[in-house]
Amino acid sequence: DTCGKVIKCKAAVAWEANAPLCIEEIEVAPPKAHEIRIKISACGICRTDDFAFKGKINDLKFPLIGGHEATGIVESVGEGVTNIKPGDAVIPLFLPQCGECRCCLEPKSNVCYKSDVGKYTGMMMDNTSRFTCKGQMIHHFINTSTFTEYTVVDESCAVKIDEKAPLDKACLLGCGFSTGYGSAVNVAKVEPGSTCAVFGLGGVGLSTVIGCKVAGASKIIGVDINSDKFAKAKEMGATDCINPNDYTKPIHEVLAAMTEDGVNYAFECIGTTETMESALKSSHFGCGVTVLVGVAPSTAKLCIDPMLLLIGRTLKGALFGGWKSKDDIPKLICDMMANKFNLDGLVSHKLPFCEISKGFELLNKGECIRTVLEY
Ligand code: COD
Ligand code: ZN
Repeated sequence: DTCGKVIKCKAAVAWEANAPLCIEEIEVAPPKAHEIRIKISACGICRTDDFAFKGKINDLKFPLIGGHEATGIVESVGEGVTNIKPGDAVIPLFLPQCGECRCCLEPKSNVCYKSDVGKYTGMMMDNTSRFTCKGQMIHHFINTSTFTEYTVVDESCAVKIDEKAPLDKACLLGCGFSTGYGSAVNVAKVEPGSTCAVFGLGGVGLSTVIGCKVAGASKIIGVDINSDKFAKAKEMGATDCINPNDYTKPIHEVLAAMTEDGVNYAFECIGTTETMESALKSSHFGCGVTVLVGVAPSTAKLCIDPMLLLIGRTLKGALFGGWKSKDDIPKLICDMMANKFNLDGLVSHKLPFCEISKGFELLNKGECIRTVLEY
């Protein structure tokens, strides 16, 4: 029984920015009050982890253990944890839901004051870490840190899911899938018969395509500079795919010609200000809605003609598909198990956890949709 004891296990430690990940033996302290120690089962590799390891996130502190798109089984819980018990299947939440802050009490918001996104303290709520390696303190990453066999999270940062859920797929509901899918069905609220454009056909863009399809869109146009992404996008529900490099005129004009002056809903799933502007311009002038999904570099500024909005377009954005993480992930798990949508096409590669570096190579070569690590 490991309850109350320090656990020694393997973790991928990022000692500093731009250095290879090292599989190390680390010590994981027992959970304190209102904390949960989780044995990780599976974890997806997300672009945000790669940004973090490349030092592209300002204020992020090293050494750290990354990873945030996972499933696991609760090993033990700290004092005062009542709604989660050892043996429960859980998804760690990079977007917590404490249930008490102004955002959590606001039905229209899904962010939480306890979130470490943007603050990057790299610590638990009491400003200490539960990880050590070779005598050094190791930082946590956005309240999750899942590139380790065991992690500790605050009780606001994990949600119990159906124990029968396939954990090797369900991990994608912890970030990429929920982000894209929710942007369509929850943030934009795509309507049956409407027209949609999805800029960027990576894992997040494809999940957006799935959302547009489930919502009943009649036309779903995928936009990507890599035409190799088109076959998969069509499999997931895109009705048309276009490559901006195949046209001399701006892509919003191409989309306007395909959709009677513009789409009802446009989604930016790339993260550049140029494609955000294109997405906005490709939405219909009188009624189009554009959702920003991708995160632009922290110094980027969007510079647009205000008339684009004044005339009737709507521009919005959301993290994590607008879902309230604790309330909505269990419902998404039910929808997945009822085959409302199918995630199989998103998992392009599976690797054992110790081959994590290979997973990042695949990501950087643009060869994968999602790699899922199995522990
Ligand atoms: N025009 C068209 N397509 C382009 C362009 C361009 N100028 N540039 C790149 N693309 C294509 C690429 O070929 C690729 O197919 C796609 O865009 C991007 O896909 P991926 O696989 O690199 O990335 P995803 O889909 O895994 O994620 C992309 C996001 C930008 C959405 C993601 O990195 C992000 O910003 N997520 C943040 C959302 C969030 O909630 N973050 C918090 C925790 S992760
Ligand atoms: Zn992510």
